[in-house]
Amino acid sequence: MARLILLLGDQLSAGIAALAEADPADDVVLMAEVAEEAGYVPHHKKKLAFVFAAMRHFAEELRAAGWQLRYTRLDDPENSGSLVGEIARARAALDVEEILCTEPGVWRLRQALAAVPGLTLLPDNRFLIDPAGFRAWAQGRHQLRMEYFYRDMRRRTRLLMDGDQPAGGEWNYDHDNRGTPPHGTTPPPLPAFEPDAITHEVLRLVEQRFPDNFGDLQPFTLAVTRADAEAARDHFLAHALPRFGDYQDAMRRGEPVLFHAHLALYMNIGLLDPLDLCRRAEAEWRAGRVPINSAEGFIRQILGWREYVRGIYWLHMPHYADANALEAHRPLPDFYWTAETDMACMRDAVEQTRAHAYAHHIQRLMVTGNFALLAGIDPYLVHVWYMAVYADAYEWVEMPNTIGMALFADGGIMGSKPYAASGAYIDRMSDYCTDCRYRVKLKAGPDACPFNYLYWDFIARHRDRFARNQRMGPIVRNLDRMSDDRKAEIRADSARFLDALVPAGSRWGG
Ligand code: FAD
Ligand code: DLZ
Ligand code: SF4
Repeated sequence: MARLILLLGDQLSAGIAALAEADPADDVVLMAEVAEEAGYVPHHKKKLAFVFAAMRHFAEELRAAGWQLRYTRLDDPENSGSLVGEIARARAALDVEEILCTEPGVWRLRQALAAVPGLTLLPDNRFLIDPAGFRAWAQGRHQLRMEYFYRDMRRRTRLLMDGDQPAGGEWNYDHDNRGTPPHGTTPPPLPAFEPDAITHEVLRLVEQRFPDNFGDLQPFTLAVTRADAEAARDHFLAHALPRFGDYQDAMRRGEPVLFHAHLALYMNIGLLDPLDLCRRAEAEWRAGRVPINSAEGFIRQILGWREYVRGIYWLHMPHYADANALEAHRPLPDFYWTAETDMACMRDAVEQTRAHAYAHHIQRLMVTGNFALLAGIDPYLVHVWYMAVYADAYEWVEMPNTIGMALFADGGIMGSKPYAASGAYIDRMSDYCTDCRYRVKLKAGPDACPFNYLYWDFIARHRDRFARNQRMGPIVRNLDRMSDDRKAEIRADSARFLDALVPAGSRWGG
């Protein structure tokens, strides 16, 4: 009897576990565009178009390779609206007993699918360590330091290793990742892919069904096939990777990508293989075409951070989603959706997020994330925003980055201290402050950079907790040395600024 192979929208890999187990002659692949997945957060229009266009192109490739396919479109009148509903419809139509699916990347769906009779979930073979392997690594460790995990992953995969030693002599070249590009440096433009007829149909569907969702749908130039994603990969390796290491932490007005890869969206949906990408980056270094700080820095992000955050997600779900260690309850400000703020750094980050469904890591962490941390915004609302606005956002990777890394809401599972920074950090790493209504050098008063007083207000609000944290101790002592008048001034500036924020309301999950 035929089996049903359920393939999710971010499982577009020819070698994925469920397809590898299946037989094209007998089994039927089920793919479905459903309202539940399109609506559980208010996804950016570009993200919706990217997922549906990539799904439809992948379905065509499977058909061409001889697979029998059952594909439900979003506008199919019979569409049940959910993946579980689509399994039920397929079952009724096809007389199948057994269903195979590769494990989804979100707890909610895993629970729903695990409850479907006859459905077997297979481990996702696109990752380099599975949740059980991560659990074993974490067992008995007092702190789950990414650096030690990363070194173990280097040994396990043999990436950037010379015998049992790290290639180049050091495990980590982070100290060489903090430059800012000299004035006049031109980053390579991203390759742009012309939408074909399939993508145009999806663009029309998204405009029609999701007219009020956040984000610009046009111009749409993302890759939606494996071949185009590979072209984007090769472009990155040749043109941006050589300077990725030097300028990894830099930010520039009007330059959303700089020397970053812009490849997470393709890896996360299954069009690019992470291990293959790391091997190619290593080969560029071994061939002498890129420096070690670039190759190592890039590989660390994928082999280290990407695998590590997934491990944290599965280790701590479902409780992780509700974590709020700093008891932050402020609503999300409206400018996260509208970009209407005088803070030039926040405005640029939100504007380019709206245009491209992309912002690079330091903007996510040190601008929008840092602001949410300092202002005490409810972590769950911040999580919904990040899930919605980035084309690469899937819960297994977004949630630990938001709740753990950016907001310290997990109380220190992901990091030993919060990534909190005043305006000086943003000024050092960007050119935003020269074009801002606020003055980054001012500490107090209506013209002072809000990050400056919000930083100290944040430290003061959590003084007792941070006093117990070894790495925060010196900062708490600086606060304690301030006069009462100075502390009162920080409180007053912060209250004035925070009280004036307009909450987002409920339109987009705010
Ligand atoms: P590059 O900067 O060029 O890095 C190369 C690759 O390394 C990325 O493609 C990505 O696969 C991986 N990587 C780098 N940093 C991380 C990280 N911290 N965690 C996991 N993988 C990493 N990444 C996502 O893929 N999806 C998300 O939803 C997501 N949400 C985030 C939310 C917040 C608050 C923060 C601080 C970070 C988030 N990240 C997320 C991590 C990181 O910002 C993005 O992976 C990166 O910006 C994607 O752009 P890029 O492909 O140009 O990456
Ligand atoms: C992100 C997404 C969207 C927008 N739509 C669909 C869909 O219609 N059908 C589908 O199978 N998958 C979709 N996805 C991806 C899923 O949300 C993703 O598989 C889970 O969140 C697990 O990572
Ligand atoms: Fe951002 Fe402050 Fe600089 Fe303005 S002055 S761009 S608010 S860091």
